[in-house]
Formats: sequence, C-alpha cells, structure tokens
Amino acid sequence: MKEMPIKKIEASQIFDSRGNPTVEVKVTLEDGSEGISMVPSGASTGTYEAVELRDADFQEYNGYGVTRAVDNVNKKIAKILVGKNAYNQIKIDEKMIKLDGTTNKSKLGANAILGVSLAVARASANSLNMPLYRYIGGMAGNTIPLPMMNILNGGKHSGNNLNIQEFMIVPVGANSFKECMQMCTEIYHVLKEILKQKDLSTSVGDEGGFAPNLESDEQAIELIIDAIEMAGYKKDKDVKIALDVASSEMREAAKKIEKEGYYFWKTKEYKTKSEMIEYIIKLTDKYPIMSVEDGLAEEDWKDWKELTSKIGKDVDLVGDDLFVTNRKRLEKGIKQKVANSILIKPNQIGTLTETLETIKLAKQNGYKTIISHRSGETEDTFIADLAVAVNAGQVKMGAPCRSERVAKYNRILNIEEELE
Ligand code: 2PG
Ligand code: MG
Repeated sequence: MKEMPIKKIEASQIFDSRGNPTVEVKVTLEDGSEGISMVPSGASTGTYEAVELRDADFQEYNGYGVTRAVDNVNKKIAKILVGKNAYNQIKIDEKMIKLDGTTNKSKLGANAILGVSLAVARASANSLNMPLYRYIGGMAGNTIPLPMMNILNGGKHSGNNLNIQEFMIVPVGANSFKECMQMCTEIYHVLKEILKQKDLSTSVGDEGGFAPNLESDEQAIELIIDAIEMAGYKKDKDVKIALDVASSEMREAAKKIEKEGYYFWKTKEYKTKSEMIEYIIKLTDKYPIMSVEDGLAEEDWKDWKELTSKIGKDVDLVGDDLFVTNRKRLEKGIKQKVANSILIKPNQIGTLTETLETIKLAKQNGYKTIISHRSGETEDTFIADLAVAVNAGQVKMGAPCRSERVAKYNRILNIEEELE
C-alpha cells in the first residue's frame, strides 16, 4: 500500500452550536495535505455511548470544557501516531483504541479519539485528491440519501411543552436530493406561517425546528400534516412523518419519581411500559408515520421485541440510545429480533473504523441505516460524505435551518451535482 506518514496532529477547544466547548483536530501529512474535524455533542445521550471527556471544572464553562481531551490529542495520541501511515485508517484507529484501553473510551475521551480518526480520513482524502465520500466508499459509495428533517423540536432540545423530541418530515416522493430540499423547505416555511397565524411561537429549538407550546404532541403531528398539504404535497404519498421519541429520557424522569415506566415530564403524564407500547402503536396507526426512533427505552429489550413483532413489518423502528452505534449492542438486537433500523452517530462509538463495522453488520442483517447529526453540532460536514460513501439510504440532520444543519444538506446537494 502507498504510504503517507502523519506529520502533525494538533487539537484545540472550539465551540458547538449550543455554545459549549468541543474538540477540533487538524491533521497534517508529510505531503502537506491537511484534514480538519470538529466533534459534535448530544443532549439526549444514551447511557451506553462512548464517553465524551469533559473537564468537570465547574469554575469554567459549567464543567463542559474539553481541555483534557485536547491535551490527550496533543500529547498522548500525537505521540503514537506521528510518522504512521494515514492511509491505513484501521491501524490508526486500532492504535488509539489500544492506547485508551477501556471499553467506552473513557480514558482518552471519545471526543479526542473521534476528532483524530475523522481528521486522518479527511487529510488522506485530500492527499489523494479525492472527495471524502469517494475515499471512504470507493466506487461503490454513491447513493444520495433520503433526508429526515426535524421541523418541530420538543423533549430535551427545546423549552416548550412537547414530549416527543423530534417531529420529522421525510420527502419519500422526491426524485432527487434537490427536490427533497425544495419540498422540505417549502413545508418548513408553510409551517412557520401556520404557527404565526395561530399566534404560536416561531422561535426554533436546538436542531432548527420550531418549538412552540402546543395542546399536545398529537397536535404537532397534525400541524405538520396541515403544512404538508398547504405546501401542495400529499401526506403519505409525497411526504411521510418520522418521530424520535427519545424515550430513554422519559425513563430517566420516571426513575426520579421512583417509577418503572415513562414519565412525560413536560406535561406531567405517566405511562406504564405497556401503555407506552400501545401509545406508539396508536400513533403509527393514526398518522402517516414511517419511522419511530427510540419509542422505548435503552434497556427495555423485551418490550422492544414486542413492539418489533407487532409493527416492525410496517414501520421502521430505529435504535439510537438502544444501539449507540455499538456493534455488540446491535448483535444483541439482531439475535433478539429487536428493531429493524439503526441510527449511526460516529461520536457514540468514537472511531471511523468502528462506525463502518457497525454499518456493515446492520446491512448484512437487513437493518436500515440512518446517518445522524447530534443536537450540538458544528460546521463539519463529514457525516454528509459518510452517508453517500456507505450507501446509508437515509440521513437525519435537523431542520433546513441554522447553518450547522444546512451545511450538511448543502454538502449532499453538491455531491449530487458531482455524481450527475
Ligand atoms: C437524537 C439526537 C440527534 P442528541 O436523539 O437522535 O437528533 O439528539 O444529539 O441530543 O442525542
Ligand atoms: Mg435519538
């Protein structure tokens, strides 16, 4: 294999879309090529995610500083990787995993390790004069994904009274990404008008979707359906709906009141486990919902299995906090016939190599793959290229609003033009 040694690895503390510190890594290769990556950060994080190392010094940045992770890159990781072949991504990632030595990357921090992993890939693509998607996916990586756009925000991503975290539109009737963008932005703007006319707030949540107080979560779905139709599209046929219930957060809230089910803390409603299953089924029966993410909590394998056997044939049941992009957790899901789709977030697992392994396992077993942003994002568009490279089929990158989200959609538009 052709070799290209790493010359320099430099990390620094930058800021994400919520104004919290995060890690930026710049990798320079012997031929002068550079690759920069910026690490995103979640709010509704799964318990089993790789560890995001924070300083926990509450005198500064509310404890969110990442100077320890930055130091780990500049001192420890740089020391073992400088001089190593950047084109050998698997070896690079293996070395970092070994240096860390823990199962959840808690020693060096998944934010430190991922920053380096992605920057090495980008520097290598630049060095070979290839677009990133081509470097990662080769000739085979060329599927433009279908976007799931989160146009109403609730849960932990907003201060409103909606319990469900994400209400998304999926333009299934579009013939190109350009058309996806047209449909979704038109619907987004119509939704804004509807909210205005009803005297509801049009300010946005963390992922760029509107975040009004509404009568109920179901009203959110109904307003979106109105927006789809008023924009001139047909619900179901042209545009379907997807939800991220992010129900592990409701489980956490239930634990606080010493209960075992789900506590909808925003409206102070409690549901038992079986009521929650019924609720999800009712929503998917009533509305044109094609996909439900984390409808049940991350530890409820048995209930997930029941839900999958009941509606898994008709609805995409997506594991996010459940699988955390982790091969082992996905293996367990496959064995137990739990869920039929997986959300892929590189920072949940911490290296590009492991992300690709999990995607491969999902595909081999007929699970749909959705490449996803985090609620705390940056202008880095790596995941747009990744989605095309691995033929993921779907992406979730927030509303068509706020540049840290739109940058990724714009990147896919550019790739689509390039591939035409
Ligand atoms: C999710 C994500 C992204 P967060 O739950 O799917 O939308 O949110 O990054 O806060 O975990
Ligand atoms: Mg989620």
